Amino acid sequence: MLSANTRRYPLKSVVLVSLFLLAASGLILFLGISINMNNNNKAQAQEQQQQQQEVGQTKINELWETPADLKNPESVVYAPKQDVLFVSNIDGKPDQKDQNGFISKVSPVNGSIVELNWITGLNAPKGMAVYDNGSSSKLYVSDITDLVEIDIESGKIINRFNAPGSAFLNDVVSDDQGNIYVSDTITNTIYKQDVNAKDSNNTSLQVWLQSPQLEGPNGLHVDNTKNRLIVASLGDMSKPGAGIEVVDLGNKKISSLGEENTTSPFGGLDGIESDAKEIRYYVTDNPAGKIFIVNANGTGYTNLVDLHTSGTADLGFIPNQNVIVIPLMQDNKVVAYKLVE
Ligand SMILES: [Ca+2]
Ligand SMILES: [Ca+2]
Repeated sequence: MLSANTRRYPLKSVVLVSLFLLAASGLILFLGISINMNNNNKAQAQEQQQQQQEVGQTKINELWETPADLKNPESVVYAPKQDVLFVSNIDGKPDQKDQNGFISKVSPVNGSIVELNWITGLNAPKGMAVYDNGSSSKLYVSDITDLVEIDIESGKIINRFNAPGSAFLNDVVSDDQGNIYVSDTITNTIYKQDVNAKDSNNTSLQVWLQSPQLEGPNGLHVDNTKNRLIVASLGDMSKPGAGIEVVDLGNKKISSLGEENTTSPFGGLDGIESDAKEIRYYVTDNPAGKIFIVNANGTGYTNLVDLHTSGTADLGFIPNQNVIVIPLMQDNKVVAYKLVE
């Protein structure tokens, strides 16, 4: 018995020791991973906090405001070559073809109205984009169901392109090639006028992307370096509320920028502009009267200003002066702020 027992103990010990070592090494491995994960989480949290602080550090100083002679201004765009601001005036209902809509020229220096009725005969003009191909500068304006092309030099409408199936065209943007994108808020559509098709005289607007994931697309911005289209969405017209969507210009895949209401804003979003480095977006919430600064990588945002008036629509940006220009649709004026780091 004894001898048999003494023979068995060492075997049992070997098994037990082996099991213990296995368990111990597993525990060490587990601890190692969890410590590592903890460090990664900490680093991520610190980075997020830093970016949050950075966006939180930006302050604004009011520079000027225009007289209240505008009529439901919806959008502002800066033309660098001409050093002028264009303002689209809906004048009336945003979906009514009443032929009283117009475009004004405003001084970026002091907000004086250079020419109130620069372009007339539009209906309810909204988003605008300036594109300069080296020989001429064009202003593109959405007008309910049409994209209107204006020659800036002569101040004349040179083309009207119908967007088939559109109901509420909103923002217009061009990429660095000269392709034009137009959002339709009601039909969840992005239209495209292809610059190559333009060369072959096929100037029509085509449905480029249609998806409920666009959530009432309103403001558009092209990030040329990352080849993506950033969409500030309004949500349902009768009950605004949506976030920022990112569309890959190559494969048209749609994803959300960050997490709505946590690391990126949720609201009746309207205009979107970017700083020169594509690090931050400036985004307006139209019904709430707010302007947000949003990290372009979706890691955080902050409320820059609450204007306590609904109708903060499609803002403009003067990059070399770091100035944002906000149309106040209900107040019939435009107000400019300098961003101070
Ligand atoms: Ca009108
Ligand atoms: Ca808009």
